[in-house]
Amino acid sequence: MARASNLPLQVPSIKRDFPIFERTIHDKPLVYLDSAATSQKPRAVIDAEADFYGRYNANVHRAIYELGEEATREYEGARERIAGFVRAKSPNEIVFTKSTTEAINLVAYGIGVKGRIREGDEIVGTVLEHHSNHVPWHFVKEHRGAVLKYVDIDDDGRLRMEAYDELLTKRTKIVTVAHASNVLGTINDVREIAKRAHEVGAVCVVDAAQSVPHLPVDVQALGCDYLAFSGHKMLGPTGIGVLYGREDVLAETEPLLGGGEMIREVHLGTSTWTDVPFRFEGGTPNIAGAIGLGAAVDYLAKLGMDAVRRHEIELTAYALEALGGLDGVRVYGPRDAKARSGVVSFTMEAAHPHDIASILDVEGVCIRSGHHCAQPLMERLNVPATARASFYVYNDIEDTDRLVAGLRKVHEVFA
Ligand code: 7TS
Repeated sequence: MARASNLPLQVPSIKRDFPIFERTIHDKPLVYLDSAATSQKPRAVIDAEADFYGRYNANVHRAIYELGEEATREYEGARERIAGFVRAKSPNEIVFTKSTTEAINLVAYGIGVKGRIREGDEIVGTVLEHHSNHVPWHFVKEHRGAVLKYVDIDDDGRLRMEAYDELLTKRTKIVTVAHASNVLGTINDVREIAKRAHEVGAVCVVDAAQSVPHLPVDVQALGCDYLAFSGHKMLGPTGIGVLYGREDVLAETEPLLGGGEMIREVHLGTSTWTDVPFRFEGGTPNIAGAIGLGAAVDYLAKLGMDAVRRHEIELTAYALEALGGLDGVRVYGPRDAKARSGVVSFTMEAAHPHDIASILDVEGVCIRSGHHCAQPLMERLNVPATARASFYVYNDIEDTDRLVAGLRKVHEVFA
């Protein structure tokens, strides 16, 4: 069993980098177990944003004065570091968006609604997706008459790969999948999913909102065509996200936002667009957010994503065992911590997930409860909601012990 002393990351010193851990919740030290919703921010990220506004605030890609050049240099520098972080071939494959949600909508619009999808073409998703990777495809169905199909899960919460094979046809044009489930934690075999998608001539779109923050991601090794993630779940600011797209597929993708900075020429009634990735970044971008995300990536790279991953496996294994030992608690998702990210969803016989979360809050422990924007998965699991604890680099064994102590209180109140 893991102990604080042999965790891969030095949590006490990491915690000192996050100002929020200086505060208390209901007079108790803060135990933050909701990083799957949004992560906390280290001082380096907060300072990077403040530094932009305080020292070199100017718009990017247009000013020829020093201030504007500095802002552009930092903004593009962040793009380069993010490209390196996910092993993209070139920074041109990194599009800044406001979130994973916007990134997936960009793809659904750019290759679906406005792209080459015809009536009867098929899009394969899965039952474990977040709403952000469901609803944009509903738009494609409504606008283009696409047929949506979904890969089911087994009792362990893993995708049924044989069912996936059966869904693929020569009409499959898009396969879309979460790299890691925000409810079950399941890490899906994206490399194999992408390979089989390509065999029938489909593109593979990956929702990596829950993987890029938590494990080493190499877009070239995964072999996917598009991959979306959010800054705020990986120690970065809110309002900044990323769409990775292979350069050739981005060149075939229609832009979502028309406006300034994305054009080559505009005439009355017509326009042509500039190169990728800038054609997808119409309007003044979230400059401070991109720079803040660059600082977050530096912070994570310094910890080492292999160490981050090993840390979360230790914490998850410990939590699975501790929660599994509690009376009336049911844990969802793969039993093997190595098959999942640091997300542990559970229900208690005696109490509704919202009651669990409220009692834990009084104990200073933040967890999420509800459907986690995954209603189709809730329907599949046949539960209205779950409670969910999710771990990150600033969590340790003691946090899980505080969670378990809180759950014992819930049991006392409701049993
Ligand atoms: N995809 C997955 C797998 C997610 O977990 C989330 C957010 C999103 C997409 C959307 O990200 P956004 O940054 O565009 O909002 N997931 C959660 C969650 O689990 N609890 O709150 C937000």
